[in-house]
Amino acid sequence: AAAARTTPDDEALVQLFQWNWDSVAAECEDFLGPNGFSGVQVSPPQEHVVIPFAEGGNHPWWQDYQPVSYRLDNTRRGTAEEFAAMVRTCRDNGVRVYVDAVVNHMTGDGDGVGSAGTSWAKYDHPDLFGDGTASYGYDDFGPCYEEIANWNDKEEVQNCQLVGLADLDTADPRVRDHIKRYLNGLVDLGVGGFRVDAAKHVPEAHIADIFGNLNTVPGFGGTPRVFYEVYGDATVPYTAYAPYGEVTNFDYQRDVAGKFKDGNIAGLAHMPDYGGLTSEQATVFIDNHDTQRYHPTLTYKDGDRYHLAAAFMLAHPYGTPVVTSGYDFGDNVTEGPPSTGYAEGNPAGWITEDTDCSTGAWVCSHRHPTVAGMAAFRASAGDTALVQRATDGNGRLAFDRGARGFAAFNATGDTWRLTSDTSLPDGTYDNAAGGGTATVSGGRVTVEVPANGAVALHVDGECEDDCGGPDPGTGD
Ligand code: QV4
Repeated sequence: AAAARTTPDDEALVQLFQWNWDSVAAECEDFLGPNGFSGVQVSPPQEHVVIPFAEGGNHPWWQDYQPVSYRLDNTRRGTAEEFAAMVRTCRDNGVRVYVDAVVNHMTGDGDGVGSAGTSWAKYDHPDLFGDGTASYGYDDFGPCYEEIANWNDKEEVQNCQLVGLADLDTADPRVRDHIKRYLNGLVDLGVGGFRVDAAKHVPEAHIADIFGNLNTVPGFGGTPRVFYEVYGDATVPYTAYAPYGEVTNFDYQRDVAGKFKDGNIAGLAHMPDYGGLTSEQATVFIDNHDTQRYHPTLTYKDGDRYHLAAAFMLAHPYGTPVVTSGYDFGDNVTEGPPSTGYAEGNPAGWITEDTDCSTGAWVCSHRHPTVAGMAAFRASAGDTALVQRATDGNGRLAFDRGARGFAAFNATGDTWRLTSDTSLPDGTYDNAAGGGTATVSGGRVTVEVPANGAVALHVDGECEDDCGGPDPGTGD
């Protein structure tokens, strides 16, 4: 069955961390659009520093988070033309591109030449748009020029330097205008919105002015959708940013990832408003590019349990879910993405290779059989309520989504043979969370939920003549 259409409110997103523009475009066309994933978060598209490794080897991924200018001309992921073509291709396939917007700061210590050839020093970014019309100098930074030391002092967190990165003085309207010009340039290309990097380090009033005054998104219409990156705490709570858009919910991330890791998921049907964020305000994820490196609770390295958690996140109504796909970094948290090597004459240095999901070098979690069909489940479920149907009180949980979906999650090492009531109409359904089919008859469904696996049935996955799994009668 075709994937149902989604509105931005029931979107399922994928973070294609470090994928190059051509590979993102291909994924929108080949997989994301056809499978109902309606948004893709891409890595920062602006010119970035190029950090040489004294010992050779790959350039670190975090180069991207040190902007040299707002030019899109040349990053390790491709050209401005390739970026624009990606946005168009994704839009034509019903997928919004969300850009990781680095607006809190520019570069760290030192000086050099950026990926598009622009010279820089920590407090000197001489040509922001490549046309000589705008620059940042010493006075455009601050008011604090020291690294954040006391994270319990909101003034410091918002005005001083995150890991020593030159902090833009967003109190200055001229600085905000440069940022808006960058963001509007992206919106005019069809970018659907932003993940705002380090948002909690930008005072709320400045966020309100910048993101409240952007252009309308061509094609999709409406104002850009914005997700603020906030690690909420007592000093800067998540809710401080909720008036301006959605907020990344690391409290959800820690709790849900931890419970799947521990096999203790039975209580997850009914969730609190994690961190004080309502479902509408929260962006949720099992991991992201930071947590998988710095605080790995549950990541691609954990295999089945991780995919099970991602499928659960997509089935549960709380928040806007983001599935994370990137590359295998082994034990090296600074390791850059798979690369074609050093490109002679190209200031971007090492150039990211095209993604290949079949080699193991890239991690394509959204394509895993447990996850791939779950955006369609979410779209089918729409805004229906969750009704708990079964649990073993520990590692197993099953629920309905209104009369539109039924899902069962088994975070144990043994098969779960379950017969349950369900509101799903009588019929035979493909399992959106893996293989096989299941039949609902007389308001009851019988399923075998694999160890560390799931069964997810939804109304748009009803199969009559085209059941994907083996025919239960003949075994063919
Ligand atoms: C080092 C020292 C500093 C010193 C500085 C001197 O640590 O003490 O002052 O040198 O220049 C890199 C290096 C880091 C270095 C810094 C500046 O790793 O050691 O500082 O550059 O040269 C990513 C990486 C960082 C990287 C940064 C910039 O994770 O390691 O720093 O990019 O290249 C908090 C925040 C939250 C943040 C999270 C990680 O509230 O906003 O920490 N998350 C986002 C992104 C994250 C990104 C940034 C913010 C910064 O998701 O990936 O950091 O843009 O929770």
